[in-house]
Amino acid sequence: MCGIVGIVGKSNVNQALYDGLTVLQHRGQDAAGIVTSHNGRLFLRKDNGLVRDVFQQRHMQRLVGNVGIGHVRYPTAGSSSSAEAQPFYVNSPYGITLAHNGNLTNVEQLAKEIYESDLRHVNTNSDSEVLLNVFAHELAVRGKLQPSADDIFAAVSSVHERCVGGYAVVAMITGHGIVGFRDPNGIRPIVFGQRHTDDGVEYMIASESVSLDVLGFTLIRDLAPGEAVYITEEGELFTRQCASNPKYSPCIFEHVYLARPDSIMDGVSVYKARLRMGEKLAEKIRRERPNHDIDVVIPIPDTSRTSALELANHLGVKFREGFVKNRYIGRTFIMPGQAARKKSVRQKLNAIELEFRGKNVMLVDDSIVRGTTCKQIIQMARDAGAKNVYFCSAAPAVRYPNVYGIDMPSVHELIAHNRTTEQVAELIGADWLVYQDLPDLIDAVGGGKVKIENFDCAVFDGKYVTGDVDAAYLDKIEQARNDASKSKVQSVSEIIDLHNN
Ligand code: PIN
Repeated sequence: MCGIVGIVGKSNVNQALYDGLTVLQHRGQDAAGIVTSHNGRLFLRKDNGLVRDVFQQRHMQRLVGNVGIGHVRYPTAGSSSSAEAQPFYVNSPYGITLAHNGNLTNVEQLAKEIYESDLRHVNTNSDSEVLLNVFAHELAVRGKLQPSADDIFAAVSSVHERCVGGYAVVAMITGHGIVGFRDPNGIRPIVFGQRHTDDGVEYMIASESVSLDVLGFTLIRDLAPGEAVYITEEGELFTRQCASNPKYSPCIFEHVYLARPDSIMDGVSVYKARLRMGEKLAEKIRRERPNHDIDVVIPIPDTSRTSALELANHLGVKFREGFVKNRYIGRTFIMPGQAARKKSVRQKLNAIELEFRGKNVMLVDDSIVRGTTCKQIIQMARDAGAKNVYFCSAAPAVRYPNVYGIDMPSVHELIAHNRTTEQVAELIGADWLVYQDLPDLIDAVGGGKVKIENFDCAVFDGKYVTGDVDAAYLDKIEQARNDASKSKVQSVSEIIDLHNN
């Protein structure tokens, strides 16, 4: 998972891009980059690290220009080198830079085509660089000195025909403008908005609406699946549906955990969706355990707070903040091995004993992935004197890998893979465990004012909306992840675990 921004402004956009990326920092803490354009020249700064660490005053001063794009990266298998920080650049045609959130499922075939047929060189293992080269090729074959909006949209249509997977993209075409586009299933999110200044209207494209809010832009709308937006350097805006058969299947996990609660995604308030998740959980507990003896509902900060609050309200049980998170931990350093990971959870969270002693506590988390952290947290609750510890997951059991840009552990590391709820409860050490039912999650997210019927729920049901993901593909990515982990001090999933928890 990554965050992307793009701005066409009326004055230098470096500070606005920096601020926009900071607001999207939760989408990726591994690397950050900004590229701006001024008088036909590009200015690029990217490196590993948080936004605040990557950009020093001297870098910011060099990032001149009224147009630019930016990226924050989450680590994915084999992507932790700074060479794979984004935006990526190709010099022909026009000088195009691109930032991408998502993952292509046919990257191997595309990489082969690019090399053998399009005669292009890709210098990293990143699928984003492949995507950029496909886009660049499709623009180049149109052979225009001055690309029109029609040419750009035609190139996006060809990208849709060639690239399969989840992608939300911003690209800057030097001297011309910025383009945003979304995959034909609308798996990954992308919105655009505008802000009025004395010098005219400025436009912004971003992964989440919160990024627009904070910078004083008003949300125009989400890009539809398959749709593209093109904003010229002069500030003229065009949109076009570029896919032949678009389907609305946004990733439901954005609402569970990835997105900030103050974002509106595909018309749905992430905060309200999380409240409804809590309400649905309460209904399930009332139904299945009418005689429960829960004394207190305690969230595991931060994401689960919203659902835990509504769960407590609907159960008529006390809500208490039993865990305090150290907000100054900031950066998670990569530490080898299990011992270091355990220590880092204890450093991040501390229990307020008074809220646990002698009580039957219901702990709530947004999801259970590997189960390693929640096991330790359950133990912390017991150490603090809880009589019984029950556990609630606002999401259903995570049983399948994600292939559209959320880097989760491989299937064998998912605690719920091939296990029942009771088996998971036993492994994590809970007296009992409640998972959200998938239809309830779909209702919670899609049942607000905006009705969305189809979501990408693959991590829960194993149904991949692009239709090209089979057992052989899943085996291949598992193998790739294993190989990536062998060549590093620590496995990618361990890094993710540290970032997640
Ligand atoms: C919580 C994010 N959330 C916490 C990510 C833990 C799974 N984990 C998924 C729970 S927050 S485990 O946004 O950082 O506040 O399955 O590995 O135990």
